[in-house]
Amino acid sequence: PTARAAVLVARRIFPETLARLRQHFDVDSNDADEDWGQEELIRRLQGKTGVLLTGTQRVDAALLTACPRLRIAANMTVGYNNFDVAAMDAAGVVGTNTPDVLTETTADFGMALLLAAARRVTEAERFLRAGQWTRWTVDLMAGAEVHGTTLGILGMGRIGQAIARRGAHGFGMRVLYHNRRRLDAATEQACRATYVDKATLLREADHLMLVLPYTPENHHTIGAADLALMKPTAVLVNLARGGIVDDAALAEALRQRRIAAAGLDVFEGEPHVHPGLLQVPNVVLTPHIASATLRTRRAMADLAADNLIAYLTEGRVLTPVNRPPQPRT
Ligand code: 8YV
Repeated sequence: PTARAAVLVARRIFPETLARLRQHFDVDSNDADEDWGQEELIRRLQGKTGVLLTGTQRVDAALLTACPRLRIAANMTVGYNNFDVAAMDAAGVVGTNTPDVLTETTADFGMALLLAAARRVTEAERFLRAGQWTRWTVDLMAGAEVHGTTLGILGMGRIGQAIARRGAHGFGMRVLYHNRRRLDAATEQACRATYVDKATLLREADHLMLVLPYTPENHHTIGAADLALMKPTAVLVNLARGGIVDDAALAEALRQRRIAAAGLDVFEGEPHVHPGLLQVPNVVLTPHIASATLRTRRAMADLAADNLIAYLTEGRVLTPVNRPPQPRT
């Protein structure tokens, strides 16, 4: 019999998914869920042909050179800004991500953050828990309206479209979007969304959702000047990646109430959070959990595992992010 391929599972995942991988491969798994640095990741990858990893672990030129046997990196995430795709193409290494399986769950969480920030849910709970609720007053924790307002969506991929449908059909919102490419008419109609340029989106949105991939081009695509275009009553939600928003500028805009509130699931340099954001009351902060339901996380782990199995046993990929001209064998 031919030797079994060796793969690395670089994070603790579900026992059922691991067991399935073990049917096909010799598996080395980070069961202790240690925070390996790049050096340790490279050390663990020696002799491995595949790796299952998450967005905090980078596949870059240095790693690819140091791990000449690696053939596939399967991300357990939809965003793949942790991949240097050009270097992977050059090295002949396939990268895969986990689209579709997390779309609806992540869109749900976008609405959760929007509603929580607009209606001051976490601020109101802190108030109650602190024993400050002693009486009814007419404007106690009065927030911003969500239903019937204008929802702006920056980045109109799968998740953006799922949010647009929720906004339009569930909350009676008018939906505006901006994207690198305009959607076809049928898709626009299905999510009742209208294409506008970025400045119009910022100016007209009552609430703005960020659901675009993080690339070098859109680093700080929401900075002080962009926040200044937004309505003082607006809520900003970032579900995408830290780095898309200039967190220092956002903290300052929230402090000065140049926008009303924000809901943030992702941060520059997370798990570190900008101290200015921790100091203002009008922001809802969550620890990168938009895809975190057990069912969705299982589906993400399974899809990443299926990519490893399909590629290393049959040379097929299910959800590739690149097609290297000369794949490593
Ligand atoms: C992941 C995500 O939980 O899929 C993505 O792009 O951001 C999340 O679903 C996270 O990246 C895990 O690494």
